[in-house]
Amino acid sequence: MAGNKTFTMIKPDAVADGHTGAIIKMIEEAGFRIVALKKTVLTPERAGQFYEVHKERGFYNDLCKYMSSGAIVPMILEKDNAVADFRKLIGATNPANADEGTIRKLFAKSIEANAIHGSDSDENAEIEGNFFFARTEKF
Ligand code: YYY
Ligand code: MG
Repeated sequence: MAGNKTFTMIKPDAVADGHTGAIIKMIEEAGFRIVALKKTVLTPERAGQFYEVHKERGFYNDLCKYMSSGAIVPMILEKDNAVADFRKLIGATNPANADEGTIRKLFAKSIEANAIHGSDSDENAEIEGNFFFARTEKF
């Protein structure tokens, strides 16, 4: 059965460009409830830990540098079928391939600076949410 939670973070470019509010509005209007939310920053080491599964990929070092280049806004979100529905809302990894009306189509600058993260499984949603939030920060 599909779970009802996912994890997201608004990435440095989208935060720096002042798109946080517009993106959160799209998320809430799509029916997701915000369970946890904060504004924070990753060190390159913590960004590396978050994206550890990609450590053999050519883009890994640049990705860690980018993800620690400014503030991010991580969130835990709740909705039926959260993981799949949220991946649909954000669109393809490369904004050139993202559908019209998706968050990445609207706000991503490149495949790297692609505005927003979305967990790819229920298991990773749990792990990624716990990476940023203590039990007392989830309501
Ligand atoms: O899950 P998603 O974020 O859509 O893509 P992943 O394949 O998990 O890659 C994670 C992250 O890495 C992506 O959001 C941007 C970056 N990236 C990149 O910079 N260059 C690539 N060729 C592929 C991914
Ligand atoms: Mg991914």
